[in-house]
Amino acid sequence: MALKLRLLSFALGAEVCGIDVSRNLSEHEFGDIYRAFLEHGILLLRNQGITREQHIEFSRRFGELDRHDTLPRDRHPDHPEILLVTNEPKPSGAPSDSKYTGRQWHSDLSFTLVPSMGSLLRCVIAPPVGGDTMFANMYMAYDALSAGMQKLIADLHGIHVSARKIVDLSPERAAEHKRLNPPIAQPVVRVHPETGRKALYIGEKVKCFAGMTQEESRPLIEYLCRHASRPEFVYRHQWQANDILIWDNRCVMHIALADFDETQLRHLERTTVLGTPSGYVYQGPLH
Ligand SMILES: O=C(O)CCC(=O)C(=O)O
Repeated sequence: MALKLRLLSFALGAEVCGIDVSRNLSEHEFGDIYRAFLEHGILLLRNQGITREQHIEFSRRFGELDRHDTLPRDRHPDHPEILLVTNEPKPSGAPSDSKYTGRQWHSDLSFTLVPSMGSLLRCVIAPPVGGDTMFANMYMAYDALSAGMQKLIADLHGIHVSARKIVDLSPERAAEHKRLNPPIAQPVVRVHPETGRKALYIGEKVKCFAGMTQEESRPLIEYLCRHASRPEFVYRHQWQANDILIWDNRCVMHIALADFDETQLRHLERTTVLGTPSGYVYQGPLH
């Protein structure tokens, strides 16, 4: 039976209606889902009250999963394939390490040598209002640039640094994070390995362009981020418990919004599918 899809926005995204991922989907059914994923950039699956094991099993259909070695404090203690995105305090009462995850426009694992091809984020607890996530279509963003700008950025590499807001700012903690996450140079324009389309690969983790200073790079980085996140290229998701959103990190960037009462619980769990190797460790100065 054909997949029933409902478009989420003009820019990107489709809801897959009437699907239950806890069922063992046939190759044919999964093939339809995968084609929709490539076409729409984001898929929404509602009412998926599944276990962590089922989340992992379904995610593996998309490819090999990351074990989140670069973010060891955020992964689930018994399931390294699950990254916790939660503001639930630790049993000690200390704030959660992942309280501020995703608060910048980014593409998952862009700061590694194997950036993610896709992520599957499941909402366990949504706050009563807000806590939305926004997604931008980076094919559209690239296509809308002038030929002159496309030429200017064609050979640039952005230096991606995993420097998120860390709750515990101890020097040891910062040093550990830096050691696990050296700066990585990634092309600013990437060709999607499956669709063959060009997409902008930029975000707020990009500190400068390779061979340029931060002062020189900043205006163009800011312009490209602002351009790519124009409302007409964006879908804004309002979470419900048991939603799964699947997005293609090769042509979509996203941001978690702080538009909610942080005394309310917000708990999501993510699996991250590895992509193809890309980029190199940047040895140049970051000044
Ligand atoms: O919490 C969210 O809405 C998104 C989290 C995020 O940015 C991520 O998992 O990469």
